[in-house]
Amino acid sequence: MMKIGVLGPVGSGKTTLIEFLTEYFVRKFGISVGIITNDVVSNYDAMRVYENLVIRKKIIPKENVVGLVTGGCPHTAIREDPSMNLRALEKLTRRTKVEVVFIESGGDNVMSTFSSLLADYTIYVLDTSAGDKYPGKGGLGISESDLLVINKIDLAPYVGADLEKMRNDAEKVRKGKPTVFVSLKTGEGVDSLINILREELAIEGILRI
Ligand SMILES: Nc1nc2c(ncn2[C@@H]2O[C@H](COP(=O)(O)OP(=O)(O)OP(=O)(O)O)[C@@H](O)[C@H]2O)c(=O)[nH]1
Ligand SMILES: [Mg+2]
Repeated sequence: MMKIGVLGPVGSGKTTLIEFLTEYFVRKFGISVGIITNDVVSNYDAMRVYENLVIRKKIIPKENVVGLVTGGCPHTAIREDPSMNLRALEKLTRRTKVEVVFIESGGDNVMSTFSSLLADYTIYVLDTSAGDKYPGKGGLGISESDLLVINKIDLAPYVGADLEKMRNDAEKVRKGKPTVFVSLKTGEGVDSLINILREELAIEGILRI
């Protein structure tokens, strides 16, 4: 089983990314997927995933979705004290057989990272709507994550975000680790995202390529 941690600022597109990848993995690769969402004060994301992927699209069974209300700093729940998430993971894998589990962190700051107990692979999701200052400003999550996804490139022209600058800055801070530019709304760039993840799934022995 591969545990994929998804983190990044509030509203950057973490849940949208997980929904997209889950649908793709299930439909195109025939892989079984579980999802754990972390929200600080509500079960909002878990309810949304449940309504979209379980009820409407019938892509995953309801046992495959767990929503956690962490009640405190989202950062703490995935790194300093991941016990709540580890318990959720144990519960999920006891009641259903999954090959990939996505764990979404509550929207957090650029220094957030996952404990290696909780995630085998981490995806940091930024978006262009806050302009192009990140990834140049750095931050552990941005520099250390296995994959940096810069989402909402469809919005870049409206906020004057220079994608070339973001690409150069990402290359500098990430020292060779991959960055992809996507719009989860229009589908632009998702092929490179899928190609990278397909290789990772093959390395884990989940997929043959
Ligand atoms: N224009 C545009 N909107 C997007 C894109 N991806 C996601 N959104 C929208 O951005 C909003 C936030 O997306 P979410 O997936 O909920 O973001 P999140 O990171 O999970 O948010 P939190 O869990 O609250 O931190 C939603 O209204 C999405 O429909 C994109 O590529 N382009
Ligand atoms: Mg979310």
